[in-house]
Amino acid sequence: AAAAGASALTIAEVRLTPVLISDPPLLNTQGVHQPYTPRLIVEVVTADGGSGVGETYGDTRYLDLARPLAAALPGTSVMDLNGLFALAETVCGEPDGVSDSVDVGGLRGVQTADKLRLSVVSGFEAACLDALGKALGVPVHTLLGGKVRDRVEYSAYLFYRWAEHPAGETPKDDWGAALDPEGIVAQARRFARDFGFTSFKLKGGVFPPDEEIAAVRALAEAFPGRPLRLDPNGAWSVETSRSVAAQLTGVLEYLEDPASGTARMARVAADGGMPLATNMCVTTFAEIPEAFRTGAVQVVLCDHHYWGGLRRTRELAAVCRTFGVSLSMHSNTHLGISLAAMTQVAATVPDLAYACDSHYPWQTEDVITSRHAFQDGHLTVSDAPGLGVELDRTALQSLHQRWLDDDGAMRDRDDTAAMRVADPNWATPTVPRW
Ligand code: GKR
Ligand code: MG
Repeated sequence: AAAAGASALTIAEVRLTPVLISDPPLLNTQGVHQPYTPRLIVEVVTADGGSGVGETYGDTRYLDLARPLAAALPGTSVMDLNGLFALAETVCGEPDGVSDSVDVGGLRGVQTADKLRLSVVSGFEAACLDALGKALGVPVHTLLGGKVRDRVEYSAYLFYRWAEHPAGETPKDDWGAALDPEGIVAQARRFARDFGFTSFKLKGGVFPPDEEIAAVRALAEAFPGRPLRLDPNGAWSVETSRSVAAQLTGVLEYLEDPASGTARMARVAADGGMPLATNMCVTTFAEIPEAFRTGAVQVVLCDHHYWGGLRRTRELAAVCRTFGVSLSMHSNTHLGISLAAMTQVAATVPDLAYACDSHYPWQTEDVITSRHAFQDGHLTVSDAPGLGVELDRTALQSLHQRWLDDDGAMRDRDDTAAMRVADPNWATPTVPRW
């Protein structure tokens, strides 16, 4: 392929395919997951007929930014990744209803125009790297400098959940409900049995903190010595966070986003003892100086989409290393392309101190021909060209058809709206909730 010359790697076409993927009724502090959640699949096709795939968030705001970028990209090269980011700044425009004002209420942290654009470009960057890797016959990790590990460890991602979506909507699964410590331990045992996970993250912020502390203690008893985390997505006050941190010091390896915003996190961290992790108050480079200066976080959980892709994830890793802050990765509802991208970059980050977390086991649908399989809680790093995944066009078309058939209700993830189906009086809780 190298002999074919650089012009062969010129982008001839970009295809955007929004999809709706099934999601179980997982509970979080804002509500419950909808039966279907949007993702966007990006395909770049090169002049020589090669191609690459990427995946990112698929809500309308992201699609609105992705479309002009897809239209502007033909004629550029999959090798010009700096050019891709510069082009995005020029053509994407401003997302609807988003300003650079700080809104720390959402589960994805601040929603600035820059961050939304970077989340979109991350899907395009992955597609370009995939195409380039395939053309050169090398894995994406080679394009990032080479892997430093052969396997990436993931943690089980435990959720309080209902057995079924409210109103009995599809999809259905056989996990049953988990609404108390026994239910959470049973869920963890199934994760351990089926995927070999030895590290466990519990999504909290759903029940009063004492109940969630009891669930963590039950996990500690069921899995002695195993790493545990609790993540209430910023639902607690500083006082509550301090109290939970004091009670669970030595039981949790870290507490994730106990309180909302850097200032509150810094006040909790000041007590010492319990490391704090975040994927909410540090989600952009602009948020780093204050957070690191005030000692608000000891672990940054990178979502490579927010941070603008795989190369910027490595830049983040370097900044964290410089300041003695650990780096790991968190995830959101996603498919196998995003997991492949996450695993490729995780393989190249030297000091990955904690297991990454992934929603993937909760997803039963995919757009790739061969799903990723966790073994002993790890994914083997693929050495196949590109991201090492192949698009399943039949599956892609059917998940896209679901998106086309949707009346718009699910095209934007809204956990509060989903909760209202069960409880018409539900409103997004004010922060702090406890
Ligand atoms: O899917 O309910 C969820 C999670 O709360 C997700 O939205 C978060 O982005 O998993 C994420 C987290 O670690 O905060
Ligand atoms: Mg989190």
